This record gives sequence, C-alpha cells and structure tokens, in this order.
Amino acid sequence: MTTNKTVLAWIDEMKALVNPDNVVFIDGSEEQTEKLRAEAVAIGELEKLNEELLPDCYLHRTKVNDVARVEGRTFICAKTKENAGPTNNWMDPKEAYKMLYDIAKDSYKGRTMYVIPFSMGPIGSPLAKIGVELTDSIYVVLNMVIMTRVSNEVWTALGDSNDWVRGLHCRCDIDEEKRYICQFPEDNTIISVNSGYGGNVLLGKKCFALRIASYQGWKEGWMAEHMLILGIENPQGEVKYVAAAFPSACGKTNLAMMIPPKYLRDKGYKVWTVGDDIAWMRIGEDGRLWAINPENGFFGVAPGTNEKSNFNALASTKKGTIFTNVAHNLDNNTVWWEGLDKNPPENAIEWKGNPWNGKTSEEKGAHPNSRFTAPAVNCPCISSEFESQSGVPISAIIFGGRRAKTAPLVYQSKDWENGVFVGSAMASETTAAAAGAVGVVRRDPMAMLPFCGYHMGDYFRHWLEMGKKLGDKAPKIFNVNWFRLDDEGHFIWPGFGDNMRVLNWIIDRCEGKVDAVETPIGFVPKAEDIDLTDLDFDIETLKSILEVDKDTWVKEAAEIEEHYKKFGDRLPEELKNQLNNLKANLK
Ligand code: GTP
Ligand code: SPV
Ligand code: MN
Repeated sequence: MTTNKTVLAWIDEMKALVNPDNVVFIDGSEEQTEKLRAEAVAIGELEKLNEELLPDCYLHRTKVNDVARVEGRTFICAKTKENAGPTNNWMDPKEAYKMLYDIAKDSYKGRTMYVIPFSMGPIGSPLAKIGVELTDSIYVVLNMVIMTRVSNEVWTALGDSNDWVRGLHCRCDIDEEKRYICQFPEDNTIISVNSGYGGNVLLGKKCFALRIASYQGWKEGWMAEHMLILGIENPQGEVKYVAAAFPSACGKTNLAMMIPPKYLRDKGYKVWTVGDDIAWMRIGEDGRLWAINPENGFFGVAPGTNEKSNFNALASTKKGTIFTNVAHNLDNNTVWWEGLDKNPPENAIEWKGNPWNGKTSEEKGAHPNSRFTAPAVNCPCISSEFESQSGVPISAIIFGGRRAKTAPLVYQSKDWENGVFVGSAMASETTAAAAGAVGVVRRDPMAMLPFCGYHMGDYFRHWLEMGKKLGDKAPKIFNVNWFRLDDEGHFIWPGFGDNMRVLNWIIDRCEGKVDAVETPIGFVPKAEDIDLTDLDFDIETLKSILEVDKDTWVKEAAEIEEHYKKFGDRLPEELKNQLNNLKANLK
C-alpha cells in the first residue's frame, strides 16, 4: 500500500462520495487476481473457458447498449472551451464535477471499491507515468491487470509525488443517457460513469495514455500518440523501428504483429512488436525520437483475427485472456467470432447472450467491436525492447486510414513540416470501434480526433515544434492506405503480411537506398521498387494504386481547406502554406 498523502486524501474523498461497503487495494499478485477471477465467475461477470484449450481464459458480455467508445459523450473539461478546441466536446469543469459527483454519489453502496495502482510504461522508466483507478467492477480490475503494470512497486515508484493521474470509474446503472467519459487535463483527473466497456473504463488506455498524456506531452515537450510501434529486422540483424498512426479498427494491431511473406522470412527478415495502439515518444540524449509502449497488453479487435490474417495476435489470446462480446461455443467451451475460421459453431451463445447456430443464423455471433484482452508477454513476436526503460529509436512515422479511393498505397512526405500537413489532413472511413455510423469518411488528424486532450490547432503546433527540435534527426513521415477498393468493392491490395513489401520500401527510403517519383502530394514509389516476388499481383494493378489522380486531389485539397477552417487562428501558418503549396502543385 501507500503512505502518499495526496493519494490517501483523494481516496478518502472519493470513498465519502461513492460510499462503498469495503475497499480493496489491488496488488497485481497472482494470488489476489485468482481470487478475483473466482469471484467474478461466482457473480456471473465472467465465464471460465475450457482450461485445456484456453487456460486462464474468460468470457465477458457487456450490456447491449455498451459495446464501444462513445465519442458524443466524451468531454475534455479544460478551464475554457477554447482550450478544449473545436474537435472536442467541452464542459465547464465546475459544472462537470457537480454533475458527475451527483451521478457517482452513493453508487458503490453494497459494492466494493477497488483501488488499482498502475504504471503506464515500465515501472521507473523516465518515460513512464503513474495512475490510480478506483472502480466497482472486477472486470475492470482484471483487464487493468493485463493492460497495465499493476503492483505494489508502483506505490514505491510514486513515493510522495503528486504527479499521478486520478481515475474514478462508477458503473452505476450502465444508463446510456447518463454515460459520461470526462477528462480534466489541468487536474490530472478522469471520471467515467455508466459504462463497463473497454475504452470507456480502462482508464489507463485512451483516457490517460492519450487524452491526458497528449496534454502533458504538450506541456512537457513530448508526444503521446495513437500509434503502434514495430521493429523490422533485416538479414544482417539490424533492427529499425517505425511508429504508425491509423484510426481505430484500421489495422494497427495487424501491422504491429505481421508476419513477412515467406521469401522475406527465408532471407532473414523479422518483425518485432513493441506496441499495437499507443506510443509515448521523447527526444533522447542522442537527439533522436525514442518511443515506449505505455501498455502491457493488447485490447484487440477479435473479428477478422485468424491464423492467416494475424497468427501472432491469435497466439497471444491462447492463455490468460479475457474475451468480450464474442460468441461462446458450447460444444467445447471456447470462443468464436466472424472470420476466425469457416466453421462457425452450431451450438453456441451469441454476444448478446442468446442461443445461436452459426451455420444457419443470419445474425452475427460476435459484435463487430468484440475484443480480446491479452498479455503482451504471450505474443510470439514481442520485441526484446518491450521492457526497455529508454524505449526504441524511431526511424519512420507512418500515417494511414481507410480510403476506398484518393490516397495511394504509400507516399513519403517532402519533409517533417509537410508530414505534419499530411497527418493533419488524414481522413478515414469510420468503424465499429466507436458508437455511430460506420463507413463515413471523416477527417481524423494523426488518428487522434477522439483522443487529443487539447486544442487540435495547438497540437499541430506542438508537432511542428518537435520537428524543429529534432532537426535532421527527425523520423521521415509517410502515408499508407491498405484499403483501396475496386469497382466491385473488393480490396485491391492483399494487405496484412504483404504490407511488409511497403515497409521495406519505407526503410529503404529512410536509408536513401531507393529513388522515388515526385508527385504533387509527395514521393511515391516507382512500381518496380515494390517487391512483388511470390505474389499474384500484376504491376499494372500496383501502378493503379500508386497513382495520384489530380482531379481527385483537387477535391481533396478543397475538403482539407474546409477542415482547416475549424481551427481558426490557432491553425499554424506553416500548415496554411502547406495547403497552398499543394493547391499550387495541382495546378
Ligand atoms: P483499434 O484496436 O481499434 O485501435 O484497431 P487497430 O487499428 O489495431 O485495427 P486492427 O489491426 O484490429 O484491424 C481492424 C480491422 O482491419 C480488422 O478487421 C482487420 O482484419 C482489418 N485489417 C487490418 N489490416 C488490414 C490490411 O492490411 N488489409 C485489409 N484489407 N484489412 C486489414
Ligand atoms: C480504439 O477504439 O482505438 C481502441 C479500443 O483501441 S478502445 O480501448 O475501446 O479505445
Ligand atoms: Mn486504438
């Protein structure tokens, strides 16, 4: 436990507010965790799965109205609306505290308050930060134990410091009309009420590691980004690291754990996973950008995950994993989701809890945003640098999204400033990861639209400043799009492991080993420089997805101009100039 006065005072204050029957300090020990698992099973929060096939694995179903992040009910409670900016919902902090405290009042009555001390990042790393989450949900405790570093050592690392993030979670009645996910960046505080779903309640993840941390990074001169981190090892044994920002459900976990095509594996290429969702990055003593993954597990999208598409993610879920909102196969007490295999169970329970026959039913067995919570250590390709206190040096930053048309398979920005422009103008079709319509194109700068904890114009400015500090040591910035569609609506590019062919071009560009074609938007590969060995994919098709169509981009530039209007005078002058350059290049 702890003697930290700021922690104890806050716990006392929250205890008086929510009024629990008792308080349990979580220590992350196997003994305590096992007791909680048993209790969760006893009260029906979890179902234990087949111990032989899926040891230490459990199934959880959320309420049907509580299956994704709720962006419309997520608020940045900065002191002024202006500071939250045009892309965030804002509530006055005073009013927000009052409203939330009214909802939270006595909500733990008859329940237990769990106190979770957690570290985002390896405990004691100069890049790590500490949080304390209070929750009345065992499901949240068990997920936090997988997703973050939970232990008594966190108290030791914190000592007497007041530099920690306060997170209060109250399940209440899971009433969607009273659901609020509120961040108070100036107070290091998060309050989440009336939800039991992942990104809304595992407060270390999006609420802290992105919304609060992006604000801290701005103030303290570092970056918190919605990025995977992976290492690419070449046949000489050298490893280069890249970080990639794609919006939710746009392929971060898949890219982070990808398996290169056989001919590259035979040559000695390997991919190592450092992180699959979040990167915290600082300028190191050598002037380069160094990144850690602040998380300790993967909260991954289940549907579509299979041995072929993502072998390593599937392998990561084979022990110690919690599955949320997937189908329950009653024949062998395991789990199933769309895209796992071509053999859906006949005797099953679907994600809502009803009997389900996968062979005959029109309904889905798993929710499209069903997830697995798997320990990072399970991942067969986890990087040897995963626990590194200093992180890994980043050679390239990659932006990307789902664009049926417009964006080519890959292009390189002209320099850092142009790269910031590319990131700021990113657009992607929406997915099931957030409540609301799916498949609508929206601007999602740096994949941070739902996660930036302050004014997005200031965020762009911060990116530009970081570039100035990095100078010629700045990572090169690229954009990719795996999701181009043909006229029948099929993906043109095979994607997944074959994305390695694109990553190799990116690394070659970073090392100045390969030429490129200059276009109005940046440098695209010469088609013959993307290695298509062993792939049934003709070079003409490749050319078609590398093409930069002027008319389409004239429209795109007009849309970017519209998008930029939102930021008013906080839009950096440099980005206005970048847009003007693009328009001039397209003339
Ligand atoms: P969050 O956890 O929500 O942040 O998602 P993510 O960015 O980690 O996305 P994930 O890797 O889980 O992929 C989401 C969906 O995109 C899955 O259905 C994948 O099958 C699909 N996907 C991933 N990579 C590719 C690809 O290269 N090509 C195609 N066509 N689909 C892909
Ligand atoms: C995302 O939506 O980007 C996720 C899942 O990674 S959640 O934790 O719900 O935010
Ligand atoms: Mn994510």
